[in-house]
Formats: sequence, structure tokens, C-alpha cells
Amino acid sequence: MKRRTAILSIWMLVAAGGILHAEDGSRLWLRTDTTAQAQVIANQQSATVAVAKKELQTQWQGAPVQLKIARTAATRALGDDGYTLAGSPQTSVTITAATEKGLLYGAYHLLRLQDTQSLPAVLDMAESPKYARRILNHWDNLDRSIERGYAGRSLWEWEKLPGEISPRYAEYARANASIGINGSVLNNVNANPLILTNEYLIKVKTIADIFRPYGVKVYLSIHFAAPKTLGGLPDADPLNKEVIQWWKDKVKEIYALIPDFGGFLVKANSEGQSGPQDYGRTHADGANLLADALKPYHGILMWRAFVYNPTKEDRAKQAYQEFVPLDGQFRDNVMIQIKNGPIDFQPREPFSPLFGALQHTQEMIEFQITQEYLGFSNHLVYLAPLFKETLDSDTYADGQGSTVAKITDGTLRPAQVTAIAGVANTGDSVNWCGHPFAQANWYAFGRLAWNHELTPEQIADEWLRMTFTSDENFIRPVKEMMLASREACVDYMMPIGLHHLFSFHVHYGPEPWGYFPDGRPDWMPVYYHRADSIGVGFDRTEAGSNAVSQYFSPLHEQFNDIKTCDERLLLWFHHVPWTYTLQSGNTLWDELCYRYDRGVQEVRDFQKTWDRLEPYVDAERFAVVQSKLRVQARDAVWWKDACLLYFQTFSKLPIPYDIERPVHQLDDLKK
Ligand code: GCW
Repeated sequence: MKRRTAILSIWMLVAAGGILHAEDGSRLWLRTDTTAQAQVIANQQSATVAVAKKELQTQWQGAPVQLKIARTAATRALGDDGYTLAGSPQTSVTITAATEKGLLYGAYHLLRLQDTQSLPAVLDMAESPKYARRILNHWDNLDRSIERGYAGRSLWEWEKLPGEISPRYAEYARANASIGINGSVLNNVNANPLILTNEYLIKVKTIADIFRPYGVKVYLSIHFAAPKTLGGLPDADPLNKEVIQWWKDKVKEIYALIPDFGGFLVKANSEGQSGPQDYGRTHADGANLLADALKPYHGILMWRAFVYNPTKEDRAKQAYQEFVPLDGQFRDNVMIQIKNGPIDFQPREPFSPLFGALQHTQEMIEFQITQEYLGFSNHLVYLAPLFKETLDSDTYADGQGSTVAKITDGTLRPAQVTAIAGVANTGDSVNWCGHPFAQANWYAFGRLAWNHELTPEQIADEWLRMTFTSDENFIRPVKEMMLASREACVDYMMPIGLHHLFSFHVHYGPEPWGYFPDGRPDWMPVYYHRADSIGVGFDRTEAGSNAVSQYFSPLHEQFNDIKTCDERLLLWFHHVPWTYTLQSGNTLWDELCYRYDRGVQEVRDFQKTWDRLEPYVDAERFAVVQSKLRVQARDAVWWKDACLLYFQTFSKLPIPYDIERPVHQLDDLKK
């Protein structure tokens, strides 16, 4: 696949007669070329101020800029990362902040206004982020493979560190700083204990030193049993004094190397990982053990709520059941990190009922930027609408308007720390993310982490102008395509609340028939769709698994009732007869057929849109996107045929005659 793309790109460059610049995507959204030497002065100097200065000197095309650190009541109110922009691009501009990091973010804001042609005549704005910690989670292993990574190998060249330093470390930090991301968990939550050896910590320190001027803090995922596996202790029991001391010493060693180390991320008693329950202790015991060790250094402990076991209980209910009884038992530097939905980063899920349910425990959200379940780096799926859908969901936890955003950003639940995480989609491929449009998802995560009130449309607009061109003839149709792409993916993969129909393990193509007698039932598609001669869908109503009861009123009742349940989530909550009539007037069966078909047709439209835009795009990126859309279109047909032909064996109903006929046969697909 890669080779084909490369050959295509070369061909396109030749075809274009070498007129267009080669654009390999490596510059992301930071593509301003200017010979301008802007005048920039600062009232204080530091490594971070130097970055801000250099960015402005080399890219800013307006009047002189003054960078001012001022610890006034006004700047302090904007927090550590906030800033104000004042003056006029024609005469003089002043960026004021309480800290050097604020200046850096202010500088990138000014450049973004320039690069998106949105500079006002008079600058008068104050900004501060909604979340204090805006973090990427890398599922990168020490051997440089990436769990669920689709853009090459890990950026971190562990074998070469600390001696040899890739220029990409600084480029990565710079890209993050430009969108406000200020933290990076370097290693996989399925953590290798070796990361905590002194040998690796010195490598981590090297990376942290490079990130620091860009305001990006380093965090690590830890292996809960490290005191045993690394430290040689007989166990890793969180109440064992030796274990407590081991962690204290380890944390001290880390902070001696990295004074601004961010903290730990932990996956414990989840999918085979060790944890406090191995010793009859609770998640709170485990989290507090580490939080106490980190506390003197202002480190935070992010404890994941992604826990479930192959029991009779509905998987969607298990995280809530485990954590709600522990509410209030966690230290104030613990964050419970909760995936956006109750299962696992599906194309569409309801929000996790844990949001708002923990009344006395700090909660943070985890999104997945890497497209494990959304077509890898092959499908163009713009994720801002998905992120927004969750952030804007009303939990009703503290009455109407208790959106997930307001529950987690400190608005409704005053918090010591606020944070938001996204599982990164970066790798060592030249364009960082595999698909040129996957860069938009990294960008969108950063922008929403800074300000969750931005719309997906605004973010797409910014990103397109910076990444491609500001020509309206290009922006308009491509923005439309991006905004439609997530819903198209839901349609061709799992419409109307279907979920987890993926091929086992790989999570790429469809395998709705997936059933392995020896495997875990909760990893199999048939567990989730429950198709039979009557209908399809998982009954999570009061009559079924009663997962609806984990939602606050009135959601509980709305989800419970087939007539009021949001139809986008119908088969998530209900087992619905094939002939049940939906709001569209279609039966469930017909509607399923139309949705799958609509998904396919949308991708065909994306292809048409893109092909028309050839004159506006450099040859290289044009060709890459074109070939990836082709793959996406083929995959969409594959999904549609596999799901419809398989479900038809239960519904026994005809596929409506006005939609595209299957081109595959079920038996072939099953092979
Ligand atoms: O989505 C699932 C993935 C696993 C992942 C796990 C998790 C890192 O399939 O690869 O492991 O979730 O989030 O811990």
C-alpha cells in the first residue's frame, strides 16, 4: 500500500511537470514561508520566550510585537497559560501573560489569526484554556511498535537515546505547543516496567529537556507491579510499606532528573494488567499509593476507568459499578480517566455514565485520536464532531446543562486539577499521521482541549487554511466533506446504535458473524448485536441489562423507552424488531439498508469532491488522499455488504430495490 502511494505521488509530480511544490505533509499546519524579519522584543528572557520570539520573527508579517510578562490581577486571572492580545497588526501588537507559556500560546494565536486571514484591525482578546492539562497519550512501546498506531513506528528512538537526538522531538513539541497541548504520556498504558529503570529515565529526561521550552510536560505510564518485577519485592501490594517506599524512591529519582515531570497514567486490573485487586485492594488504594508519592512534587495520577471482565454483567455497565462505590476515596491529585463512551471508542457511543456520577472525585475524559475503530489511517474521518458530541452531551448530573464538558472542566465541580487526554495518532511516517486528513484530528483535539466551545466547523476551517490553502473554492467543499465524514463512517460501519462489529483483534473490517467458542464473549460482535429472527440490538433497558439505570433522569427514562430513545443510539439500548417503524417511516430493516447505502454513497461523493479539487492541491497530497479515498470507498462497500448480507440471514427481508446491490457474497466475505 505504502509503495503504491509513493509511486503514485512520483507519477503525479511528473505529471504536474514539477510546477507544484512537493508537499509531503511533514510541516503539518505550520507551513508559513516568509522572509519577513519581524521586530519582537520581550521584557524577560527564557528558553520559552526565545521560542515565541523566533516563531514571530520568522513568520509574523505585521507590526512590531512586544512580549510582556506581567503578574497583574488581570493576567493571573487568566491562569498560567492564558494571555491577552492587544494593539493593531498595522502599528504595534502586545502579548501579555503571567507566564512565559502564556506568551508562547499568545504568539501562536497571533500567527494563527494571520495564517487564517482573520486578523482584526484592532486586537483586543483574552484567552485561557478550559482544561489545565491537555495531554496526548502515546500507546508507544519501547521496541518502537505502537499499539493501534497506523503511522509507522514510534517517534521515540529509545535505542538511540540519550546520545542521538531526532529533530522530530522538537518538531513534535512545537506542533503541540501551536495548538495548546501541554503534556505527553510517552509510553503505552500496557506499560513495560523497564521504562522506570534509570537507563530509560535518562532517555526520558532527554526528551523532557527538549519539550520543556515548548511548554510540553512529560508523563509516563507505569506498570503497577513494577516494585515486584523491577524492584525485586515479593509483591506490589499498595498497602505494603516496602512497596510504598519503593514508589516514593522511584518518584524522587524521576523528579531529580525531571523537575517538572507531569505524573503517571495507570491501566490496572484491566485486560490482564496487574493492579491493586491482585492483592484484594481497591482502585482507590492503588491510585492513592501513587498519588501520595507524586504529591510533594505537584505530580498528578491519572487512573483509567477502562475496566471490564468477562462476567455475565453487561460490559457497558462495569466501569460504573467498580468506581461509583469508591467515590470520594481518591486523593485530590488523582484524576479518573474515562473513555468517552462506556465500551471502547466506537464510531458512535453514548457518553460514559460515569461522567457526573462521581460526585467527589475528579474526572477527565479520554478520546482516541488514532482511528482504531474508524478505518485506521486509511479512512478520512474528521473526529471533531465525535469529540464535540460527547463534550456537549448533557449528563443531567447537577441538573439540566451538566454537560460532560462542564462536569470535567471545573465549571460545575470545582477541581484541584482539570485534564483531558487523547490517544495520539502520530508515528514516524513523514506526514506524522499516515493520512493527510488525520492531522486534522490531532489539531482538533488540541483546539478543543483549549476551548471546547469551538465548533467542528471553525476548527476545520482553521486547519484547512493553514494546511492547504485559503481559496474558498477549496475550503467550502472540503470543509463540507470533513464535517460529513464521521456520520458517513457511522453509516457504512455501524448505524442506528450498532457497535463493535469489527473483525476480532485487528479492528479494521467487518465481522458481524464473529464468534469464537473459546474466546472472551465480550470481545465478539455477536455479543453486541444479538441479531435473531425477531430483530437486532442489545437490550439495555430495565427489562434487559438495565444499563439505562446508570444515567441520570430524564436520560434514564428516555433511553429506556423505544419511542423516546435517540434513534442514533437505538440499537445500543434496544433489541428492535426488524419490522419496527422508525421516525423516517421506514422499517428498521429498510432503514439499516438505506443507512449502509448512504454511507457508501457519501464516500463516493467525497471522491468526486476531491477529484474536482486537483487544481488547488499540490500533486503529492492530492494523490495520497485520492488513493486513500479509493480504499475507503472499497471498504465502505465491504462493510455494507458484509453487514447487510449477514443480518439478512436473520431478517429474511429483501434489500430495497432502490439501493446499490451487493457485489460480494457472504461466504466469500466470511473467508
Ligand atoms: O481499545 C482497546 C484496544 C487496546 C487498548 C485498550 C485500552 C492499550 O483494543 O489495544 O490497549 O483498549 O484502552 O487499554
